[in-house]
Amino acid sequence: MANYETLIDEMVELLLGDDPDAPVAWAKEVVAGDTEAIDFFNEVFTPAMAAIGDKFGRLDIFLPELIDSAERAQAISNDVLAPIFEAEDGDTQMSRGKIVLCTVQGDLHDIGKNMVSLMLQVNGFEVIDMGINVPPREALNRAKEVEADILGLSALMTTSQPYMKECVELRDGFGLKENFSIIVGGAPITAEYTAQIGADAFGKSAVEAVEKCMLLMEQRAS
Ligand code: B12
Repeated sequence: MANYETLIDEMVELLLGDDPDAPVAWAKEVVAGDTEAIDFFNEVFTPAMAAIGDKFGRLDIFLPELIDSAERAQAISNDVLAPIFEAEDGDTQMSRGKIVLCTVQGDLHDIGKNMVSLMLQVNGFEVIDMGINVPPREALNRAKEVEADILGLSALMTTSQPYMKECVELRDGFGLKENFSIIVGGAPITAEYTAQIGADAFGKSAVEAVEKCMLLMEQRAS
């Protein structure tokens, strides 16, 4: 049984350490051992990034270190985890549904959103990823234009959260509630906030994003 606390500490140390290549080499070793890639992502990678965020919030580290550590984390995600997830699933024969996904206006965080995109794709969803800093109207127009089943919104900052609310208000105001569901996620998002803004679902991780999107598809079919 892997000791996640130790692994989290090791990852934080390597993300902030002198050797930029060490985190990828270390992560490869960890997932080659007795830690499943998905457990590594949920129990080590994500908490380690939260710990980096806390250090930044406490001014223990500054923006250049935050940027470096984000690049190293993205490399773990792209070079170590993504190939494993792609090889494990990849049922591309059928489409479970069409999802337009983006990080909302004012927000440039996309490490989590990209993992959500990957997980949805390897689980058979068609994902149209609009990237970062997407204004509400653009997200809604795209969802309408491609006849999406679901619009997925990611926000990592309290200052960008209100754009999620605006998306829901605009969708409902334009009479598009029947056209597509809205699922929200990102570190500061909670089930309470989701209910408060009238979004249809919330996922606290990429795995939960897939589960909730499947549920939404079932609800839409009934
Ligand atoms: C990495 C990082 C960065 C990187 C981002 C790189 C990138 N390409 O994404 C960089 C260095 C660029 C950055 C910049 C900034 N950051 Co920053 N950053 C972070 C950090 C440390 C980690 C985020 C992360 O990648 N987590 C790992 C992923 C895997 O987790 P996740 O994103 O939560 O995603 C998972 C779930 O939430 C969920 N999910 C995510 N999206 C979605 C969507 C849907 C639909 C669903 C269902 C689920 C879902 O599934 C994901 C996978 O399991 C956070 C700390 C934190 N606690 O999150 C701060 C943090 C978000 N940043 C913060 C700040 C302040 C900034 C800056 C303003 C700093 C500055 N002075 O410039 C800028 C803002 C730039 C902008 N306009 O967006 C603050 C925000 C505070 C606040 N009150 O809002 C935080 C909380 C740090 C802190 N404690 O101060 N940041």
